[in-house]
Amino acid sequence: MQKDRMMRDRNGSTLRIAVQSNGRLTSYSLDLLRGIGLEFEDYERRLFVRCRNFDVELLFLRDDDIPEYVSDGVTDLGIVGLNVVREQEADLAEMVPLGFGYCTLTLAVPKGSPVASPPDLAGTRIATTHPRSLQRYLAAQEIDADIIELHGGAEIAPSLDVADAICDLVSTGTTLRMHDLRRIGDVWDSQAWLVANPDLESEPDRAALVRRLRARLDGLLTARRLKYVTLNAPAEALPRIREILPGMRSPTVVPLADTGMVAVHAAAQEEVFWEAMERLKEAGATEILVLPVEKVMR
Ligand code: PRT
Ligand code: ZN
Repeated sequence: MQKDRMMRDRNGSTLRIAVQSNGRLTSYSLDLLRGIGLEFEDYERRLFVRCRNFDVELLFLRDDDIPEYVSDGVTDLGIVGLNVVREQEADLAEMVPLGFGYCTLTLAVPKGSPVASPPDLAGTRIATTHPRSLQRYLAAQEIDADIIELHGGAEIAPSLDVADAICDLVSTGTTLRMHDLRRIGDVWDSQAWLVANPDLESEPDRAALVRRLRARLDGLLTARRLKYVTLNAPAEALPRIREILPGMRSPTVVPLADTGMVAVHAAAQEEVFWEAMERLKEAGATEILVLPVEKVMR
């Protein structure tokens, strides 16, 4: 069996990271791994890829296999949707939400259905790709309905009269609209997570490398939220500017040649929206620049 062979072929110190081989999470996952400094070749059609600059190998799998391979220790880390982890009730150390692959497990019914909210689902047939998650939800809400398990295409089940409602992942909502389905409630939200084998600490070399990569990952994810803001303003506008950008920590304030004017430089721990920039301008700021931050270490 392939999985057993992969387990036997494990080299003691090499850290393995599982990534979806070909799907929605693949390019985001690889960008993220490159973003924390891993260097590797094009991965296409290969199961394993070794990193050039770290004792790390990437393992490309179907997303459904990732939780099991991580919990069994075939791979130490994996990048997978929280929905898959929840559905499989896998035994994993859940580590870091990664900020991509967002979706919601949603309940929907045909537009003309009398069902208005989840309690009305009692006595109906619900087609789903996530039967265990749906079952837990229905039990918690004390709704008695029939679950019809499908491996895809739940959205067409009502029109085939296979089901009265569906419970499926939704991101943009286009699929629901295309099939004349109406959202009546959400089960939970999901995004991609970095997950780990719970016994990782028993391998000190790999655990040390994971701590190092974790610190880089935290830095990358923090940097994505951080913005570097520079602006010029009258010195007396400074308190007002700090009110508008509360996430700005101890800004550098430099007097300008023009009397009473200062230049302000600071990292803002928040998204700086157009509205905030307009308010800064009203407060007297000019030459407002908002720059992305690439990396951070504290
Ligand atoms: O081959 P493999 O098994 O690896 O891939 P897969 O086909 O099972 O998964 P894939 O690549 O479609 O999705 C991988 C992961 O992306 C999922 O496990 C989720 O964590 C995440 N994700 C994010 C989504 C969606 N958004 C999503 N919209 N997964 C599926 N969908 C489907 C949904 O099931 C529905 O059919 O897209 C349709 C709805 O999309 P909208 O945009 O029309 O609302
Ligand atoms: Zn899958």
